[in-house]
Amino acid sequence: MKRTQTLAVSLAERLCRPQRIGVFGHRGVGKTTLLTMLYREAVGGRLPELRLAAADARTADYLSDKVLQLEAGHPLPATLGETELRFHLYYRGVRLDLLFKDYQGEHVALGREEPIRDFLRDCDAVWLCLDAPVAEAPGPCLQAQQEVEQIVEDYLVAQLPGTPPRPMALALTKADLLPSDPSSVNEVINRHFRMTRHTLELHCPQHGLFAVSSLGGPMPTASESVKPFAPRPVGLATPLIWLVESLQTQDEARLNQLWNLPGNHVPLLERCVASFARRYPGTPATVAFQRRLRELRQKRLRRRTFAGAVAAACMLLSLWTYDALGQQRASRFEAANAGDPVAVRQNWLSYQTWHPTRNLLRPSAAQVERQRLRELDERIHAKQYADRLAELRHHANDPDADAETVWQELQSFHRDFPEHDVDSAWQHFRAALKERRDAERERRAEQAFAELERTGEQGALSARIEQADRFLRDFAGTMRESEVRRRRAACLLRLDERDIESARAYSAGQPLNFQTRRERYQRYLERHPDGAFAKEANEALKNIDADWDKHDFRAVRDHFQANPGDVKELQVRCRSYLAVHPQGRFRDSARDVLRWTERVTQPGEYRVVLKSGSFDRKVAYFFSRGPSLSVEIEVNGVRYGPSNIVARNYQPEWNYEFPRRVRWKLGDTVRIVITDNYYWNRRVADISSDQSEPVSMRWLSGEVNSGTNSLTFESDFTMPTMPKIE
Ligand SMILES: Nc1nc2c(ncn2[C@@H]2O[C@H](COP(=O)(O)OP(=O)(O)O)[C@@H](O)[C@H]2O)c(=O)[nH]1
Ligand SMILES: [Mg+2]
Repeated sequence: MKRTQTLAVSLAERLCRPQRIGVFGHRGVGKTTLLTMLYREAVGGRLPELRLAAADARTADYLSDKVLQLEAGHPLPATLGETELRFHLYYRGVRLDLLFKDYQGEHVALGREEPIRDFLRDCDAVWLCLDAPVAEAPGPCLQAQQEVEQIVEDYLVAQLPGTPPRPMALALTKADLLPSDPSSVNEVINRHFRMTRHTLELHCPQHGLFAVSSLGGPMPTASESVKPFAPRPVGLATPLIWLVESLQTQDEARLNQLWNLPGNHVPLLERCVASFARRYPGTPATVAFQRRLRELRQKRLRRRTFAGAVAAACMLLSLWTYDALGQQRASRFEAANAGDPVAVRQNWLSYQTWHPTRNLLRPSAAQVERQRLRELDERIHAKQYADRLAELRHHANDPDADAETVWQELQSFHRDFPEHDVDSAWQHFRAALKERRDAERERRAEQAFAELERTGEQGALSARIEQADRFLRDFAGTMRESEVRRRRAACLLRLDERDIESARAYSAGQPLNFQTRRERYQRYLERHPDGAFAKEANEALKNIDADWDKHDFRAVRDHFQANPGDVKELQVRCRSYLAVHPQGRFRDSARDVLRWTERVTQPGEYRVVLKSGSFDRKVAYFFSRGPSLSVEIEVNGVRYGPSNIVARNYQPEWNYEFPRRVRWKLGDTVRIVITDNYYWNRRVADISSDQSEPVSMRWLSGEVNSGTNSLTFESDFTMPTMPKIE
């Protein structure tokens, strides 16, 4: 089977690929010239009804080169290496793809194993080239024929079993060198190439014998080669026509062989017939093959349809059997378990799941199935009803049964079977059950109440409230309910009081622990959102916030008033105030102080005006009519002034603005020198700020005293104003 398959594939490959044509011949036999001239003549329309076209650019280039060389009278150089030449050959509607190889003639010499031998072995037809001159030389003639013999042997070995022998032709080249008598060809062959002829006749029914002259005469010799050469080929159509005919015969034989191979090769046949029809369109063989293929396809279709129908029938039959068996089993189960409708229903459902196709052929069966399930459901319901009723009655009659449980059972029975007939007997039954259950409940409530009382006053308030909650949940509607409710309310109130009391006590004891004070009141509110003291707690929270705010700002203010020069500490206090009270009442003031501390620590320039003075009588000379005073100031070692002189006045009004801005920063000293400008200048006062006044700029912004004398300045230096805190 495997061998047949390989053979089929190999035949199909040969039928579909381009046909390989071997041109066998030793060096100088005229292979290259023959291929070139075949192309030149057949493409140029000089061979009637034949056309040989180059199938790719490489082939076209290779051959056009050679043609030009020949026509220019240059002999062709010896071929080196191997060149693939691809052609399309057209002849009377036949179209063949051909692959030739031109190669170095030495490669086929006796005893050599070159790659071209593989090509020659594998090719579909071969021209065995022997040239006319060799006939005259017995030695080379024998050797040439031995080379032919070797290749024929190769074919015979490689030939697949049952395949037709490959077409082979003896091409006698350079026929122009033979005597012009037409019978001479036969004679030469008979005389000199008998060996080859015999081989072909014996092994190859498709053989040919022809003489060709590619050039029609010898090429001009080297000395004459200046002028163009006009070849006059003879007999070139014959090898091509032989090729067409013998390849067609071979293809037919191959296709027939493929057809006759055992096994199913329809796809291969389809491909090969298509290829055959492309090569030999419209030939009787093509028509016959196509008809055969159509018949084969129809046969296959019939076979497949039949097989499909049989398979479908088998499947239907097996399905039917499977479903019938399933139904039979389910029916048997129903008969055996008549008393257990639940199991029977379950079994029918499982049958339905496992036999999804059961009703395909019998639509009415689905109706029957639905009806059967409905009946089963009714039976199940009726059975459950009877069972539950019997159970309920049984429990009701049991004096030890828990009355509450039985009562709940009755309720759920009503819910599940609303269709139950509520006649007077049933009402009586129900009333008795309720009475028993109520009495039982009261008894239990009494017990729970007693338990509550036992816990009494000493239990933790929250635990007692929880206990009361439980009671109210379990025994709502019993006689003790209102009493328990009252007790619960009392407990709640006491708990409320206790919690607010604790918050109050903490606040009184730790007035400055604002955070914890808040937490205590907040905890109260969480526990008693609607507590009796919720209003008080909210009020307390507001007050604590206000107190806290004031307390923290007071720390800022007090320090500022006592030590305005201690900017480090002031900054710390302002920042901590702002962090704790971002929305505090004094946040703007705190920010003012902070900004002021930043401003005064950097040197600033201030406008200073000397306004007026008030001086003691003693300052002037006894005999003068009053002092004539001027003022000079010195800040951080830099002098400003002196001012103008107000003559003879104890209350001078200078209103003198120091022309230069006073440059000052925190810590700089201010010195004030007052001079009486009488006939000779006399220093009336010379005062300097010291450590105790780091904000010495204040001197130049208001009144400054020296003993009983005073000076008033004005400047654009300001101190932050502190709000009232109360
Ligand atoms: N007289 C004559 N000489 C030919 C003919 N064909 C080829 N030759 C000569 O034979 C020699 C070898 O030809 P070439 O095609 O190169 O042979 P290859 O080696 O088989 O390819 C060249 O000198 C050709 O001129 C022909 O038809 N008649
Ligand atoms: Mg050559």
